[in-house]
Amino acid sequence: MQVYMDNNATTMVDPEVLEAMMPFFKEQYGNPNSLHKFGTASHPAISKAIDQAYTAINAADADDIIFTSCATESNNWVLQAVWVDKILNGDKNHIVTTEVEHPSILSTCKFLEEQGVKVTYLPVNEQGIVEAHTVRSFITEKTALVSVMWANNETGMIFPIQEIGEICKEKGVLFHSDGVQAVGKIPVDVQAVNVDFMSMSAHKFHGPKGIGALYIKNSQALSPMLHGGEHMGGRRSGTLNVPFIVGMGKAMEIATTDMDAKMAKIAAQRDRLEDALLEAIPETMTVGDRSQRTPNTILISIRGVEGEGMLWDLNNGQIGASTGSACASEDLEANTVMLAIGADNELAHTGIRLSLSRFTTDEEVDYVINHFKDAVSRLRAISSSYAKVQPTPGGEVQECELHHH
Ligand code: 7TS
Repeated sequence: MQVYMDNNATTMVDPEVLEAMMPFFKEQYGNPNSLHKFGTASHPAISKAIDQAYTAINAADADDIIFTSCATESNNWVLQAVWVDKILNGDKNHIVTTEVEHPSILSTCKFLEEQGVKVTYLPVNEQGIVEAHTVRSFITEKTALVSVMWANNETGMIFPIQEIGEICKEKGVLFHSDGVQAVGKIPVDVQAVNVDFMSMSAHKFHGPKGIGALYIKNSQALSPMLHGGEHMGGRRSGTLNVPFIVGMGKAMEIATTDMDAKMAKIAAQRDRLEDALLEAIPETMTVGDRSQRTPNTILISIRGVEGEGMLWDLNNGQIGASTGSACASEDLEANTVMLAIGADNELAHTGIRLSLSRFTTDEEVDYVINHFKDAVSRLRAISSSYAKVQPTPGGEVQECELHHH
């Protein structure tokens, strides 16, 4: 058996999505900007994909969705455009974000700091979320933008986007949310929340890799990052990737249709897996209240079992998991989100992220439960740090708790 439990990193393309994409590689391959029928033949499919995308997040207008090459591009675009529009060509100098954003936000913020922009990285609480009042207290009259993710990729924790949106509206500050881990997993309604910009990525909800989008409320002004032809109304140049746009639209439509039922099934599997691991393995904890998490995610920490060793053992058992985000897991660093929520350095090296999808089966969950237990016994038997916390005769078992800052 082979079990993929790294769906927060990427997902399988839904066969239905692939089928919808196929005609646009070999048959209807014209450039949609061409005036001949090879080009114009793809227009209805592009319109349909835009409709599927804007309906899925309840945007007010089809013009509010701009396709990009990935969420990394969407995130870069918003931050760099706000810098150009409101800081270089305006009177603002400050951006507010969080310590636990994806590297596509954090690295762009570092770049902007080098250009003289002031950036505040908000800390998270012990649940791994940024509280709305914390956001409020750091907004100044020089703040151009607040960028806070909708849900975290490593913990699945859902941020108080509604309240943060209201604060930004009250203060007259633009609000961007990285919605990559929220869209397709929890209800996302961009009109119910005061969000100016939201980033999305198709490969997180069974669409293809290499296609994303940016929601722009009321098609408001935002300098383009890619200058060129007049694609997407001049907002994002580059020949439209028709098959991928079609795939993203289809994937968004499927993911948000009967979402409650689909997610209830995943949540039940996730809860069963989490309960079984917590029960079977002593000195183990998971991060964040389940009720406030996306339904598919577990970040589990096992005292004395170093994350990379565990991944290696799981990989030998044909199980794909992650220590955090794949983008950062090549270097043997502590899980930054776990450090941010107050875990000590040892515990922050033990985080394993398991993320399910609607294609996960009950048999796969059983397989992971069994393999996980055995892997922990193997690794604890050779763990020097675990030996240190074993009960001495007559002694107390050391508590496995988070230490707060
Ligand atoms: N934002 C968040 C919150 C993400 O989780 C990711 C990918 C991205 C942006 C980047 O999206 P892309 O379309 O540019 O690929 N996150 C992860 C992860 O958690 N593990 O691997 C990739």
